Amino acid sequence: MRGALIGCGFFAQNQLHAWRDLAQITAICDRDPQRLAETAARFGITRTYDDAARMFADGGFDFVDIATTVPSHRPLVQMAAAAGVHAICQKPFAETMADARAMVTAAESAGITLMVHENFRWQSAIRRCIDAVRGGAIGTPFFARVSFRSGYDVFSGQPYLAADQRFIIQDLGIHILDIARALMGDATRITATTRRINPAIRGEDVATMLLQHEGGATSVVDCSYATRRVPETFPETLLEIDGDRGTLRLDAGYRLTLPEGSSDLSPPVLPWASRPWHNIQESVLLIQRYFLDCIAAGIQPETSGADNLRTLALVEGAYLSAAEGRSVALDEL
Ligand code: NAD
Ligand code: 89V
Repeated sequence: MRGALIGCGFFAQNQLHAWRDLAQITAICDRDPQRLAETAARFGITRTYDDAARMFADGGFDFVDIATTVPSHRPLVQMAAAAGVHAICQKPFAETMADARAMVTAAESAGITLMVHENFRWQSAIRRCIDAVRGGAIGTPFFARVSFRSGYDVFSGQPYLAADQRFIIQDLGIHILDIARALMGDATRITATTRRINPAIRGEDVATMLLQHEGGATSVVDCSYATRRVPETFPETLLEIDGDRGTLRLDAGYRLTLPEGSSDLSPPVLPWASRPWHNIQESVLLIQRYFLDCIAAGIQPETSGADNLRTLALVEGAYLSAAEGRSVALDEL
């Protein structure tokens, strides 16, 4: 498969490293000339563009990897659909439910595969837990705690995170809510509280969310970037899931405990990866491989655009719940 990538920023460097093992990236695009030139040199890519429309017009690729921040996602997905090119788009998929629905409709009308780069459920330790729960290792789950608490400085690599009115739910909570969906099934209702502890940022850096799932299970999804824990666990998501036949725990240090015993799920450090990001970096390779596999097999990815509408609805529902101090049914959104 031949691909192109739009957005040569902080995180796209991981995506380009992973593509090296999976596909040929024939063209890249960024409206920032310095980032474009540096990335082209780093990965030996000669076709470069400062305008995505021109890149699509020139063509020569089967899929596009959209690695820009959220405001550009809708127009870029619509360009991909118009060009008949499969697309994998970074999270957050869209700024509004209306934008997300329009993107899904555009992809369906064009018959392209549209997948959201929702990689946390592809972290190898998390994936192992999802497979265990879906395989019945603890029976029928009735409660989950999905927890991400850290004091890691994410703002130095991603300065926009400090400037946006929305922070932890939209940027990080979206992953953790998606993991809750992958483990416990779709949610019908959410209740949330938010706080801003760090006075140097604009948005909320603490969120505590209660989800009711189809079938009656409950999840607590808690996220914080204001938690100074020792040892620091960034970027681990910790799990505690109770089923009617036992409990699964994923504790700090990637320690899995199931009814039959414990094991170490520490992820590998890929040759281009570095701690503590190696967990996320491995998931980038795994999700991108899965995207290509889905195209080859002609099947819809787990985190298709259509599927991601339900993760995005949890994000919107959490903000609405916190703003209005009430529980929100997702079919309101
Ligand atoms: P960034 O600001 O470092 O990079 C974005 C790049 O896109 C910039 O270089 C910018 O010039 C370029 N760009 C924006 N709009 C463009 C357009 N219309 N045409 C061409 N270029 C355009 O951002 P980042 O930190 O790399 O984040 C990018 C996306 O990845 C965000 O949506 C973020 O939430 C997501 N992200 C995901 C993960 C993950 O684990 N899945 C981790 C970090 C960031
Ligand atoms: O995954 C992300 O989207 C990142 C980070 C892990 C730093 O929150 O922004």
